[in-house]
Amino acid sequence: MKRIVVASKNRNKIREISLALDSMGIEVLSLEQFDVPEAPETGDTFIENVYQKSYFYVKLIGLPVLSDDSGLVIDALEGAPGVYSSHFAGVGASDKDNIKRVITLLNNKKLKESGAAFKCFMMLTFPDLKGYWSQGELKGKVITKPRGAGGFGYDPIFIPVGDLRTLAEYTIDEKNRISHRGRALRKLVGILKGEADV
Ligand code: ITT
Repeated sequence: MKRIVVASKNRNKIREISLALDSMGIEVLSLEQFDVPEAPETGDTFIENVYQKSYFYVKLIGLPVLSDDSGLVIDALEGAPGVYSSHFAGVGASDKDNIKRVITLLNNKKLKESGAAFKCFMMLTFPDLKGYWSQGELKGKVITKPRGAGGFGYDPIFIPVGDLRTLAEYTIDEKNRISHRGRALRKLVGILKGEADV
C-alpha cells in the first residue's frame, strides 16, 4: 500500500484528505506521527508556502509528502484574507474570530455578501525531491450570517456557486466532490498511484 505524509497541523484538512485517499488505497500519515519541528511558512503567496512546507518535511521524513496551502479570497476585501486566512484576526485566532473579522469588514462596507473563492495549492514531493503541484478553486460568495456546523474555517459563511447551503451544511464527502482541496487532490492522485510502492 502506498503511504504519504500529509504535511499539515490542521486536523480538518487532514480528515478531508484522508477520507478522499483512503478509498483509493493510499494510507495517510499525519505530521503528529513524527517528531519534527514546524516548517517555516513565511511566503506571500500560496505557492511559496506550499513549496516551503513540502521540501522541509520530505527532507526530514524521507517519505512522500503532500502539503496544502489554502485560503479564502474575497472580492470586496481586495482578495483578503488570502494567504493570511488562518490568522486573519491575529496570531492564535480561532475560526470564529476570523469569521467575525470578515463579517465586520463587510458590515463596514454596508455589504451583506460578496463574491469569493476558496483556493488550494497542493504539492506532492518524493524523497528524491521530485515535486508535482496542482491547484483547485471553488467559486461562490461569502455571507454575513454564519450557518451550519460541519467543515472548518470559513465554511459557515461560504456558499458555493449554484447552491443555497453553506459549505458547513455539506457532508465531508459532498464537500470533497466540489471543493478546492478535492479538486487539487484529484489532479495529483494519478501521479501518486503511478509511482513505485514506498
Ligand atoms: P497547515 O499550514 O498546518 O496546513 P493552516 O490551517 O495554517 O494549517 P493554511 O496556512 O493553508 O493552513 O491556512 C488555511 C486557512 O484557510 C484555514 O485555516 C482556513 O481558515 C482557511 N481554509 C482553507 N481551506 C478551507 C476550507 O476548505 N474551508 C474553510 N476554510 C478553509
